[in-house]
Amino acid sequence: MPVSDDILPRYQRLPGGNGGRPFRCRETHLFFAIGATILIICFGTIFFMPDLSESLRRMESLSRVQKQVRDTAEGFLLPPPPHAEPDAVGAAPPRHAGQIEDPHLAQDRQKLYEKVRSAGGLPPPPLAKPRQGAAAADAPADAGDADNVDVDEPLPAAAAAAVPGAGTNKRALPEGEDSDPVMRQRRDTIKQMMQHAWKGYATYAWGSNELRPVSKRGHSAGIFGNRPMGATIVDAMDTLYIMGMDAEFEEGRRWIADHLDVSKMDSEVSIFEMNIRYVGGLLSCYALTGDTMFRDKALAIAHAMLPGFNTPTGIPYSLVVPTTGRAKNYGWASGASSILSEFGTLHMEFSYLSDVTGEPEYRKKVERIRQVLNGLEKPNGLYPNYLNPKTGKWGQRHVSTGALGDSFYEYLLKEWLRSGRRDTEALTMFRHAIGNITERMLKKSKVSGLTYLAEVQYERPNHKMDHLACFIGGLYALAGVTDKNKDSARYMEIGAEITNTCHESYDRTATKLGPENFRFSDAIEAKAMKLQEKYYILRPEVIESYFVLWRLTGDPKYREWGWEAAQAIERYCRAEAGYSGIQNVDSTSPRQDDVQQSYFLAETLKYLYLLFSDNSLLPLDQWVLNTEAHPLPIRGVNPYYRPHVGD
Ligand code: DMJ
Repeated sequence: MPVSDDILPRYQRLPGGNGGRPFRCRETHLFFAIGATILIICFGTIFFMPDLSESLRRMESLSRVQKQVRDTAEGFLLPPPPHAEPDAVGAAPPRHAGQIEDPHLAQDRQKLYEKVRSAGGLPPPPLAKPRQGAAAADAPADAGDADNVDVDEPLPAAAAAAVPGAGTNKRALPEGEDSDPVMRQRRDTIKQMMQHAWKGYATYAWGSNELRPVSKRGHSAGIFGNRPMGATIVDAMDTLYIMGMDAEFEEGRRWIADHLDVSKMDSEVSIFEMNIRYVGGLLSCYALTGDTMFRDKALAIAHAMLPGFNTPTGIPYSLVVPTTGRAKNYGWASGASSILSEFGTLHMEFSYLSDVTGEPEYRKKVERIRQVLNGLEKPNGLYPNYLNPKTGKWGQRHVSTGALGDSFYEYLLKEWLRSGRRDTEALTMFRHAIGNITERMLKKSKVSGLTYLAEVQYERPNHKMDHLACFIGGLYALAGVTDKNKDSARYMEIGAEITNTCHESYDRTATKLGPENFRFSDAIEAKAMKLQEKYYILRPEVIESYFVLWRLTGDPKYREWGWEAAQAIERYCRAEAGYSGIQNVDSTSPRQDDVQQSYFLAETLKYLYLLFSDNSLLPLDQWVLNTEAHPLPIRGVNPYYRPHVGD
């Protein structure tokens, strides 16, 4: 039974001395015992020393020695950040604003790291500078066809603790300036475009969802509900951060902290849009800065989406009212079905959210969707765009890599990458889906031999591509580089060819901006046919593929094509207070539609900025961009991952 300090005589209390008395007999024995133990240890060490060196000599291969050296070096080279709480060393994420590592220490460590690495002793550094123009996302691993989702493996918390500038909201990314002065100038132009877009919004529509840059007032699309919820602010935040627009970023942060309130969202919002723009945008900001406000807002919004998943199958509805939980599908969607590109574009954000909050519910929701999809028969191996959430049966047999289908395919490959290649089920599904798409939907135009993806309507091809589908050039290339197998080279080729076709769809218009849809027939190729197909609403997909292809191939033509698009946007879309879509890409004096889409700031300008940056800015072997271009860190390799480690 422990004895209370208070009932001991004063001289025996701890800590403290013996009150000047000589040691008592019990204490003398204790000291003697300690001394003897130390002596035994010393003799023991000397005695066993030869055995140790002997066992070292007996090590079977040099690689084992190398591994030991590497492990030791890693521990030495990646110490915990300064001020980390002693019991949390190597385990806790950064906790306090202002925990910035001494830059000199960081530089020394980096130099030492590089030295050891160049001698072959270490794996690539956590924020590796990929080679200019080379296949940054290239990696040797081949996930095979295994169908297991390895999500229970402990997350790399120690890496998160080493993130520089964590929690400070100060840019901790490399500048990413290109060595070519022309590219630097182009990048500056893109930043000025962002400043113009932001300024107009901040001046005339602050807090609204979007800006009307011609009539200079707020605007909201139905997907955001009836309330002003600052969609443009949330969507633009990581672009501001990446471009180093610190004052604007702080301004946006304040609005989000003070006004983004899910308990006020009392009208129908789109679960998909809330996820890709809000949850994705906020999680990106959390990853980049470590500011937990962003994570908590993302969690609150995702939480408010959960009633939308209460269906007999677990396939979520399209719309939910956050305050009441009432949910439903669009009436026009094939007998009130759910839409493939919507329920199939939640996995990355929900999985990552579970990792950073420690709340498994979100991952469970998207795993359920997977399970349902895997259990269904796919007509001709293709995924129709509509699925009834009550019966679990496919609706209309319309298959497309554009509207209604697009980002479902994107998230299969990217979730595999984002999970650090653990989610091999996603890869297996991607391989099957893209294999069947390639076999059944890939076509060549008759005159110019342009490669395109037709849509399929009840087994019949419709020779039309949406602007939205142009992201798939980049996706094919990303698959070709990251998933090494017999199809890799072919996928790389297809990616480049489709991107070329999408460029043609721009090049063949009067404005050099691409139409919303373009068709292929005996009479036309990569051209819009009807007036209703000729609008351009500041969409990013073509530029997105230029960016990905540039990063993966280093072919300078992608930068030139991106610059053509940027100049055309500047010429036809610039308005007094921002940027607007245009109604007819085939007119040299097109009418502006007076809407500055929030994704213009999230995606179009970000992809352009990255296109003219050095590859060290958001390297693709560290980051995966969600379908709204919000970067999410790759698990296990990116120290910005910031997994939850308990309270
Ligand atoms: C964006 O919101 C996303 O890219 C989405 O995946 C598709 N539509 C717009 C941009 O065109």
